Amino acid sequence: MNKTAMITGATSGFGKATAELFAKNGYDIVITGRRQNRLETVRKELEGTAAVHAVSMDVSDREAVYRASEEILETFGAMDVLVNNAGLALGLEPAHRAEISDWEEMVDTNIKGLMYCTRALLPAMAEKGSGHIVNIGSIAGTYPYPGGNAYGATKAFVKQFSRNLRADLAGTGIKVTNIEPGLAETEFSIVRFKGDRDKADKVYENTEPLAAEDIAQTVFWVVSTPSRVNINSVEIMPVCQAWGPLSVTRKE
Ligand code: NDP
Ligand code: 8X3
Repeated sequence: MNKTAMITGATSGFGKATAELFAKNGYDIVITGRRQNRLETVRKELEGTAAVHAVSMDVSDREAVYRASEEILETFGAMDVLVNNAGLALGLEPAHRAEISDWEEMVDTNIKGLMYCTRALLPAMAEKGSGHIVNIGSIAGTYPYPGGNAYGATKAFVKQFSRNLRADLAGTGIKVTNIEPGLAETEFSIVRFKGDRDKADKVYENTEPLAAEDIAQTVFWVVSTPSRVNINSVEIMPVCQAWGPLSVTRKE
């Protein structure tokens, strides 16, 4: 029987690349996302390679997540892998000018959505005595930057939630990993700047950012380690990215 993986946010970026890699490597996969057309395109693209189950849902809708999870568990049984990838950044304004609704949406998606998917699928993994939860955090959960305000804070949640899951799940056979990428070119910046492609393109101008495939490879590597090994976290930056000096405000 094939192993199974559920990948949230598989309509683009890291999630899509991860779904493609897992399908190519013999996993049956569950892909999710809100954009039904995109989801259907990905499903069709992968269906020759693997059994693909597509679920159109908003991860921040608890009822929808629980309903879908029940159906998934009935069809496939406990997932071998859950990749909590669905997430977004909205805006890059300083805190005093940021939209509160953007903050709410990031919290609802990056924090609550990740919790709902985890909580819905975890009991079956615990009962089976195996499984792997791979959370997609960010370097923004560790290093602050101007305009990172609520986004970075949601990813700090993902980091600590991942560690606390490890603590809770010791002895259950379930692995937990937090993957923390830096600058990567996906639809991330188009979403952050609400469709402004020029602004999004500027983020990557004259750089060689990470590609979605780099993160997919990392996800696949962490789940392919021997059963005795748990990779707790992986921080990945492109070579062109590094830390800068702390800012100092000088008097006029
Ligand atoms: P993309 O915008 O390309 O992909 C985001 C995915 O998340 C899409 O499939 C989108 O699907 C899905 N998604 C967003 N909100 C929801 C929601 N409420 N419910 C269900 N699905 C949702 O960006 P990335 O691939 O870059 O982002 C993937 C993850 O990686 C995110 O958690 C992001 O924070 C993180 N990350 C990204 C980095 C980067 O520089 N690109 C660096 C570090 C971390 P749909 O719109 O169809 O719902
Ligand atoms: C995305 C990376 O540094 O743009 O999580 O916030 S960053």
